[in-house]
Amino acid sequence: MKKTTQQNQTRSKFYVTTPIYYINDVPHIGHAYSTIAADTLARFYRDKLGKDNVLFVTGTDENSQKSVDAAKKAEKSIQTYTDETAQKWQGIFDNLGITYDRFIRTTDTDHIATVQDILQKVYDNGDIYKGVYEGLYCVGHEAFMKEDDLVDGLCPDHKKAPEHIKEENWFFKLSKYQDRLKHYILDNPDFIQPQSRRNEVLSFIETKGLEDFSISRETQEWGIRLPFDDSQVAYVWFDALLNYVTAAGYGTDNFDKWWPADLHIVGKDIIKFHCIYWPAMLWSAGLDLPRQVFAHGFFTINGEKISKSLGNAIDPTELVQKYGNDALRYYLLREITFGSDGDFSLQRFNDVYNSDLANNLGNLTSRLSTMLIKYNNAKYNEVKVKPRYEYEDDITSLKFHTCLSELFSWLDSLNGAIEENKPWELFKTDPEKTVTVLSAIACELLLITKYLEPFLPESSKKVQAIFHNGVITQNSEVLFPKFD
Ligand code: ME8
Repeated sequence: MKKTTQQNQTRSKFYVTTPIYYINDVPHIGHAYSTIAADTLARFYRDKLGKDNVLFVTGTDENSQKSVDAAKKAEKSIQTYTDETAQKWQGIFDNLGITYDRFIRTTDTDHIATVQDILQKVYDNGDIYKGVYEGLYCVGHEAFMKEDDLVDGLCPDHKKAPEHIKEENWFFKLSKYQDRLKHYILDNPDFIQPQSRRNEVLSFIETKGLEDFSISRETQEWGIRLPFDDSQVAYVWFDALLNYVTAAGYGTDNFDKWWPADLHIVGKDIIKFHCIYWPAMLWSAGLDLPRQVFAHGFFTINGEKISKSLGNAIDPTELVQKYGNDALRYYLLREITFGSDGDFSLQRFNDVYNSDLANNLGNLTSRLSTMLIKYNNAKYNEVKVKPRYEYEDDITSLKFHTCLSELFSWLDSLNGAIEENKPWELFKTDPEKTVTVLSAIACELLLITKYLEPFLPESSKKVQAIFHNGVITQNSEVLFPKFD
């Protein structure tokens, strides 16, 4: 198999980000998806490169019109509203076991300083000019829209008519970067992944072309003031994208260690901002581009788009209260190829949980430990195991689905080996062989849990605590209780 450049790169550090989320919504499984994927990679790279060489950032995008509208609706001051909701998001991610190194808020002081500094640089570079924006603005997307983006006069995603606005704004010369961007994407095949998204961006550049966009709002009070015109605030996307630079320590000695980011994980809904606006902004500010933007697909729920109005959003917290964090991580990363769209169904979640986690991993752990307790005084021989599958190439190229399906078929084969060898019969005639067979399976199981750690951190640790240094620790806790 041909290796991608990304896999061939020898990394000394790994900086991964998720989108920063709008706080007018509560986190649902879509937000959990991007964040769990980034968390999995952060855990993998911490083990490989050392904890000090990994930076994993997630957070909240607060300086938007959505926040203003939501605060008004909640009858709270905008400051109180953003403080409370950002704290709620952070708490939810903590409960999901997300090991972010920084939870960034766009209201953080260092971020405000970054945005103002970069705006000034871009302005000094001659890439910002004053103009009049007259047109449509969709608050749902926090984006300017064109008539031909609409369906029956409505934003196709938010089913609302965009606002018509006319403002004197500051514009960014995006058009200036069109050719450079196109060539960059052509010359760097890994920059945008998966391939289908890369093609989508290239075709956007070729067919629609890049137009300058407004980077400020005149009529909005809440936001970061422009350093060269304090009557206006920065457009929320110009501000939000820069969180990646702030969190890397922009303006401090740490910045050179972390920037450029190795990977931005985003959903396919926001590729235009990350693959078109963002590179041009960075070039204008004299900064390097991230090594990769990976846009994953979208979940539907029982075939329907996740939407507030349908009220079908699944709360990840409720799910993990019943099934545990590892179950959610497993389902999200195993069920759907990272990069493709997929469907989420509670029935399927329960089925996958029972068959793979309870019956396969859970059952193997419990029957193996019980037999070793019974047939060998709670001991096993520590033997060297040859991996049946090496997962590094797959995990570093975000093939989470492949990693999990390979590791779980390996587990399957260990269950199969128990069935074949029938230790309960073998013990009567050949106790020594019984111990040899069971020990080999235990050591393979341990190696698999090492590989599973970034995906299933809690249960891997539990298995490793049961089988430790040749001794079995009896544990009455069932790893994955079955549910009907
Ligand atoms: O766009 N399936 O924030 P946002 C999969 N603040 N992933 C989903 C999803 C679904 N159904 N729904 C949401 C913003 N997501 C901006 C980002 S970044 C500088 C600023 C995930 O709260 C997915 O990652 O609307 C998507 O890109 C993101 O949530 C959008 O979150």
